[in-house]
Amino acid sequence: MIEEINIITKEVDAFNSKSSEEIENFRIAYLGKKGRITQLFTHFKLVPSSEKKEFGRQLNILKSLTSEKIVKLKEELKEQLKSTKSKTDYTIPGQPFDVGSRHPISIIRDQIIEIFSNIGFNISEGPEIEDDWHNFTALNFPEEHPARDMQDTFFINKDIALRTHTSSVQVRVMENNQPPIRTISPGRVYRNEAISARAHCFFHQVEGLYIDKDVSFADMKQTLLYFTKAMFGSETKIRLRPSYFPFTEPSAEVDVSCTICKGKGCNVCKYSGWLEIMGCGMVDPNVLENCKIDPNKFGGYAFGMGIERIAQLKYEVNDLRLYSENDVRFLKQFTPES
Ligand code: 2U9
Repeated sequence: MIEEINIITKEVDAFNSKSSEEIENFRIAYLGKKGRITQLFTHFKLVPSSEKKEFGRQLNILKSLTSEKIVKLKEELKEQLKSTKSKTDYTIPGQPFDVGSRHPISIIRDQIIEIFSNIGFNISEGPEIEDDWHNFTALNFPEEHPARDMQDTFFINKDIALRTHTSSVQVRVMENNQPPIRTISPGRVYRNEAISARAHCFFHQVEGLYIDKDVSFADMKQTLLYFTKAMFGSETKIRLRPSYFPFTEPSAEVDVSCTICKGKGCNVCKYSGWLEIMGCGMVDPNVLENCKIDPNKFGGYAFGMGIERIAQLKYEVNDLRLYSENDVRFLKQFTPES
């Protein structure tokens, strides 16, 4: 009997399976109801009483050794499964991921830049936090002008505000450069407005400035016609209506023939056939003087447009808030023309 215990001990020691099925078969073969170790327990009564104590001791050792072996093998198997699971399987097909799209304001801004770059305008940029001089005084805004009011402008202190237009950038260009100047200034501007579908506390502009000798109103008109045809199509017409800005004299509002009905009249253009897209004018001599440019030698024109307005006409977006909500269902609809 002791001999049988020794044989089984060697077999248990030698057993080394990595499959749960084999481990279970091993358990049944040795510790199951009819297992070999269980059988030895039933034969216990046949052992002579002088050997009973030693036989019992060795049989108990064998039983615990076998149970421990089964637990150990099961744990090793679990660990092995875990580590094979965490290994990267390079044969699995890749997960598709969403690619972002360009923002409509960026697309239109770059189109405007491209059109004016083609006719010799460079790009100037400047600070969004501006002093009173560059944002108002140099641009001929009178002391009591309503734009200087807290209700219309975000002031940081008495002298510093968030710029209300990018014309302030062009004041800096004129202060630092003598003509000829041909520049456009794209950028974000801020106005103290309640947010609605038609107004926002920030928006984007491109302002343009052309200063040289003998620049005429006709030069400006032709440049703006060139721009509108490039932007809205070669059939586009423009008309200029008299207007007023502190920094230009004379000043005008520019309308384009309706991009939807081509001038015939529809609900987008309120049956007028025209849509307002920008303002323009001949730079006021006071502005030139403020920026150290001699108005007796040089003159020029300026214009300004809201990028959201151009995007609204190109894409028929009717709510300004959509541009800053970052809703991908809105944003993914825009892809640049190639
Ligand atoms: C300098 C001098 C003059 C830029 C101009 C406009 C007319 C204009 C508006 C259009 C819609 C602003 O975005 S908007 O609200 N702009 O109507 N801007 S002339 O005149 C300048 C610029 C720089 C030194």
